[in-house]
Amino acid sequence: MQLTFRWFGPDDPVSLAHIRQIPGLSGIVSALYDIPVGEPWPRERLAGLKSTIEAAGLRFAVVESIPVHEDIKLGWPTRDRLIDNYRASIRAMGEVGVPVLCYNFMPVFDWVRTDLERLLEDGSTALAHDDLALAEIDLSEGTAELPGWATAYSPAELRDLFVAYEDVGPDELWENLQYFLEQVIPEAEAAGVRLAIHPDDPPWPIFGLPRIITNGAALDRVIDLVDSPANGVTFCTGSLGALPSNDLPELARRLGARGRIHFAHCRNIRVTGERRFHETPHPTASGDVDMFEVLRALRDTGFNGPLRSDHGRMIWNEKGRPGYGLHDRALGTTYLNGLWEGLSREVRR
Ligand SMILES: [Mn+2]
Repeated sequence: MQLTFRWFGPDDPVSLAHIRQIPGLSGIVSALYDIPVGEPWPRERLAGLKSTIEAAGLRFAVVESIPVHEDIKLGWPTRDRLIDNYRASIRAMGEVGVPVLCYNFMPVFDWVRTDLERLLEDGSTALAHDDLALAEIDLSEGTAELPGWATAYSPAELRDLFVAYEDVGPDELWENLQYFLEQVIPEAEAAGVRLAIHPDDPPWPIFGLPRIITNGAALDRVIDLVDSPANGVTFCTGSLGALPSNDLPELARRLGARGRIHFAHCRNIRVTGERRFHETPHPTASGDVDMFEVLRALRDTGFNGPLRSDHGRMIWNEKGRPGYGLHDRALGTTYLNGLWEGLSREVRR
């Protein structure tokens, strides 16, 4: 297992120098944030980012993520050119030597929360979601009311997208994912890059838009769409864990045994009602994810890929990107490192 940390590039308030001081950590998860969605990523830009990371004494372990253009998810004729561009980006990753690509296939919205500053009992704040609160959000004026999405879509763009998705239900979305994977996975295999689909977050349809990567059966199905070692998953405990029917240790064991967990996100959450949860500190006792059993399943199945502490709370008056401050993610990293050391020594005894 390689401990990694997400870094949003030179504009991130968290510096690489600070990240490097987290014990046991060796890898960075990052992306080129200024390339318009659908454009190919220039190799020299990726190489530049890699040099910046290496100059700080760290490795560029994962690209998270190269966004998949909506036309690909919608299955429009324009998708072929966009998929060609995606393949070019994967090729560039291979040439530069970044081995894992985390991506998702969620229509229109990426992760969604209804509260970015839920006050927890200990005085910290965390991201929270409640589908009842989501239902109150009016998207007719764009995404202004949606926490975390202030500038993403104009009202007109959003209206057009919702109209476009009227013709795309779960079955069509699966077909479009298959079409995409059939073209990008061979490229990834040739380039030495492993793709790792991220589960939908939260793992159910929102605003009437389909969401398909929600449980273990869906992750198995993705892997079966194109049978290649390059076609794998990001095991995100926080996303999958929002559905209590997902047995995370069992899922980790099954997918791990297939050798298709290429990246792990460790985040804990507390489910407080139907489609309602908030994020918590990483330890098992803090939420509903049995982090020890998840890590044990990963250890037992020989997981040796990158793993990172996912969203953290805001603690100690830190201000920053919601979910991505330094302090609580660093605490989470050190907790995960300790669990892993315990598990590793136990097996050697
Ligand atoms: Mn995640």
